Amino acid sequence: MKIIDAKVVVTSPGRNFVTLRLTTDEGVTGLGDATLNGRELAVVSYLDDHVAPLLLGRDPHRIEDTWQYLYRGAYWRRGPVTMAAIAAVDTALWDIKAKVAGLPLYQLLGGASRERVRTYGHANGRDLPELLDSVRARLAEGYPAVRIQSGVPGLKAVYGVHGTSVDGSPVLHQQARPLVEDWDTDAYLRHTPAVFEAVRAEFGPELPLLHDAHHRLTPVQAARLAKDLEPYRPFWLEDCTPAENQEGLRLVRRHSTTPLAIGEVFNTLHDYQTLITEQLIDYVRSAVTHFGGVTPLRRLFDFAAQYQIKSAVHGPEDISPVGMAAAVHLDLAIHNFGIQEYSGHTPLTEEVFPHAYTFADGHLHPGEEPGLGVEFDEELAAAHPYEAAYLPVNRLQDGSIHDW
Ligand code: CS2
Ligand code: MG
Repeated sequence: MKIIDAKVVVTSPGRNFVTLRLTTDEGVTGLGDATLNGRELAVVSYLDDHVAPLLLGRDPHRIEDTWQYLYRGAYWRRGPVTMAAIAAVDTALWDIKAKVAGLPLYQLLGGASRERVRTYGHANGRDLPELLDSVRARLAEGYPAVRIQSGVPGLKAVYGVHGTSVDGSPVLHQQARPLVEDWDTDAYLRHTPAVFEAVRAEFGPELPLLHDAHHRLTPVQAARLAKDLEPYRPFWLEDCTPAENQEGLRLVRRHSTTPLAIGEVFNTLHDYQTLITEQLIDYVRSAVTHFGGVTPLRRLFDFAAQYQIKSAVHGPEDISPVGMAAAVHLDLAIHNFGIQEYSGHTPLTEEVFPHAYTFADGHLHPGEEPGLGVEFDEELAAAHPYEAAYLPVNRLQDGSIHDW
């Protein structure tokens, strides 16, 4: 079998998605997600100009060899653009292999280790009453765990909290220039324990509560927050520091038993080396889409498992249903699954990418269709072309840029 076509499509059914479709001479097709939020067209060019020409004529069954060819062969390794492009190829090849086998992808990954995949949803509020309403809404939708993010008194706009859509999910897209948000770490550190206290008081001790600090704290600030949150038993504290400084997590760990989750911006296993081998985190957060595909993510999970670290695949709205399907197949198959982030997609996105995976009672299942179980309606996609869109930037009160 040979690859005869590699087509990259960028569409915006509510937000931008980059999709790769590989076609073989036997008519089998495979899909991959290459969406890099706010930098989509860089990946389109990487795929169109530098990857697609190399794929024509290759045997789609040689997934490992193709991955190594694209990763090692480029000489310029790693980085989000490169790894999103390789991820799309790897995912599309797994889709093809599983379709040829007539099996859902999870069967090729070892078969199901569980019946279904536990998720968490997002609750956001500009103030506490709004946040409590948002938690109530997520629980009514069946979510068994909830991430809580709140506005901070004195700050005008906090990421993911202000500008929330009707269902409570953040509106991050459709900004032709990055929106400017403000930040004050001391105010945030004072307020966040009170947020947990209010949510615990309302919903009791059992509900798993997560919180995302979006890389904004120094190690000593992160240590203080992790310690202050301990009485409320968070399920995890996410991205508490910019983890390029992996050693910084030693300080956080030394001061607190609050579980830590990191990795949504990482793109190779090397980014995790110290964090995993020194057991400085509890959950790895990478997505298939940004980590080079199903092949390396499976390796990351197996490596993490040796240190009792679990998976928690990144699953915001900017992972397309193709990337989400790949995640859910992995989640069902691996032993050290932890939890899956799931925000769902707009109804139009669901129409562009009809899929076999299902969400019911707060749990996902990949379905039994051969391959990933996702279709791509290219005609509908073409009716919703790319729109320039950026994530917000973050400034301190003196006007200087802060960590995102
Ligand atoms: C967030 C994301 O889901 C998360 O945990 O950190 O919403 C993230 O901000 C976006 O994926 C950025 O594109
Ligand atoms: Mg996050």
